[in-house]
Amino acid sequence: MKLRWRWTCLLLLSISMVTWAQIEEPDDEEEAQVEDGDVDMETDSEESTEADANVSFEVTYKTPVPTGEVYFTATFDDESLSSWQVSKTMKEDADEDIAKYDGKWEVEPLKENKVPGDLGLVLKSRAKHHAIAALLNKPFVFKDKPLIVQYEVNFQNGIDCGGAYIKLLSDSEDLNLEQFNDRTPYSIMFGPDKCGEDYKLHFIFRHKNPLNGDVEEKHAKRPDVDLKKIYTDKKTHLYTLVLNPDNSYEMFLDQSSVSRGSLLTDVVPPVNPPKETDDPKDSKPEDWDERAKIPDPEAVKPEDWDEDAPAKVPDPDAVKPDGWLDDEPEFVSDPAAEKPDDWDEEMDGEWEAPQVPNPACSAAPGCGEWKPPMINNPQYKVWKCYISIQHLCLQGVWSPRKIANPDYFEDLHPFRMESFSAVGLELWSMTSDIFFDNFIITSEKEVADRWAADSWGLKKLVASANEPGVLSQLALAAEERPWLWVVYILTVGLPIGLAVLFCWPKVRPDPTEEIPLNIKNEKDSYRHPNFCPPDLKYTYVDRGNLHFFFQGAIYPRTHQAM
Ligand SMILES: [Ca+2]
Repeated sequence: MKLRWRWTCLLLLSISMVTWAQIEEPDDEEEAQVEDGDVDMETDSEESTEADANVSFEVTYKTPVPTGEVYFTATFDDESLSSWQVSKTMKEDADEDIAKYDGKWEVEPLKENKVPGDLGLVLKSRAKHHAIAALLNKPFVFKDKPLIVQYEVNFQNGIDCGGAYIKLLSDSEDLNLEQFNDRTPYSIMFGPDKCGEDYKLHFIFRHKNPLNGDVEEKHAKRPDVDLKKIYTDKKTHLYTLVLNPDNSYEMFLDQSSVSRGSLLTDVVPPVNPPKETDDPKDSKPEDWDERAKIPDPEAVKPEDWDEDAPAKVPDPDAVKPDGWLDDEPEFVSDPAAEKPDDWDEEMDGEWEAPQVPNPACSAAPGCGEWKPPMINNPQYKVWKCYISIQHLCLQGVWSPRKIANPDYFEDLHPFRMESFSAVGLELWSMTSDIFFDNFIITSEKEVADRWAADSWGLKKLVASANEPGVLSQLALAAEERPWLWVVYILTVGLPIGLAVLFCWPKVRPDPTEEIPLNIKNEKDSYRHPNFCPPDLKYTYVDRGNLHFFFQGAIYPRTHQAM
């Protein structure tokens, strides 16, 4: 046995040594890889070669170029907003003094972890409405190609109340980006939003009712991810929406899937209304009984039922401890207390020293009158007597009768929504300096992924390299070499697992543990002629996952609909 333990220890030691040797290696490689990158700058070379003070290595940056067909891209690296139009109108449903879209937009580098040469679009103003938009190269038509929308957001000052979502503005002859406001029709709204403690990642599309032409917003289900952490870490995050002609959709955050579903089944309200609806002419009969439980008229108080037995009684086996001071009071007047000089006996009454714990009691088991401790009363009985009956014994909750829905329609292709021809940001924020970058709209996920690798990937690399601490270095190393996670888990998890396996104390049942009093394992079966057909059976259950009734108040047996 001892020999086996020695071999185990030797194995663990070997794994640890190999692990740390591997961890050292990728750090060196990572730095070298960055330093050896091509010095190929499309932006101002003087600015581009100037390494940020935060960055411990020299970063080279090249404005990304799409590697396939795209409908739209924006990198802002040319310091220009020439292809963007700032709105010159007013928000329609806002107070007049803040209705104007006068929030400022700038093209700037990141405040922290900047990549030299890389610029983005920054929402600059607090508590103002912002609106800016740009036309696509060509309208996107929802037909037989997927839609991929992707962009970066960094809440550089955190997020108080505000959004960073985009709107894909529906294509129409009336579309005028100078007049872009909250009423401008859009096909899709996508991206982060937050107010109060409600952190959201929107995916909303507008669906036109084929019967009457009404347009209704459809909201995708919420992603199952901690958005608060993402929105408040002041890092640049990548938001991707994928829509497919088969009506499936998927949202990615930093290239990890966070929500997926179908436009037909996973949005609220549903695209297609129900085939049947409640009959508005139907009403509940006056004598309808909706009670789920009714008192059992046959319930009889058990003969041995003692309503007067208290729950607790003095322990008859308790013995007064030796040395108990019966004649000593628990509290005495404080001998150190003195009557205040300004005490007026006529006004304040006779002065008495404050009471303090009796010092004689601290050395004894106790003082004063000894009373045995209270224990559970053996005569205090627990009785449960729920009776299960079939639901048809009661009428149950009333609901109106169903009729064919006059507004019913079936649209099996909600993907085929209104085509769009512009990207717009129409935002309000209580925090400034929200950074946007690297918008791309395409039909090929691979194109968006390569675009992200050339842009967001570099931002992520710089931010990770600037993070101090061994753990972040380990994570950075493992991002490029996922097999390192196996080594980490073996190194940390194996010793812990073995220690738990061999050293954790075995849990044994406590033989002195109290069990509930007077609960029997009886089962009985009988019929209830008054309420149910004669062939229905009821089960009287005396033990199980039902309700307890405590003595002290008589409860009749109760029928419970199952
Ligand atoms: Ca950029």
